[in-house]
Amino acid sequence: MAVEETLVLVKPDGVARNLTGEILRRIEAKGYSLVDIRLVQPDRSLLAKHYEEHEGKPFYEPLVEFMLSGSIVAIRVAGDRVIEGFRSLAGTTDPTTAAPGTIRGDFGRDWGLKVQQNLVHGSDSPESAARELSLWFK
Ligand code: RTP
Ligand code: MG
Repeated sequence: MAVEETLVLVKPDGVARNLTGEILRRIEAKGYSLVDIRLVQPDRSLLAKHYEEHEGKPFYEPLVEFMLSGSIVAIRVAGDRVIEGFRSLAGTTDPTTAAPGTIRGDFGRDWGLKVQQNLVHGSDSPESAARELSLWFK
């Protein structure tokens, strides 16, 4: 079987706070490989496709606005069980309760914000990874 791949996004808060290098460092230190990387200014239509599962939820509009607020770094990452493994490195969605030692637990912020600014996105299944990689790496 081909090695598993996932889509990681460094969200606008991560890029603005100069945490891209730290996030790449953690991915590489874990032993995963960087296959492709690009700096992206996404448009609404890309984000609508990326977040189609969340359309209609209360956090959807603020989430899309947040994702439009600055540059995003999109990374194709490969490795054994990397989908699950990167989500473990990222930590749980809410940065306040994400475990220390995870990216979100160590650096994420949510206080006083309309949406959790949790620094990274990671695909949550092989189907999502294939779909999302085809959106961000055409
Ligand atoms: P991601 O998709 O970004 O890897 O994060 P996730 O699976 O942990 O979280 P998900 O449920 O897919 O939500 C996507 C993103 O929406 C924002 N969010 N804010 N109640 C809230 O304020 C809320 N819920 C979700 C976060 O940025 C989350 O990562
Ligand atoms: Mg998700």
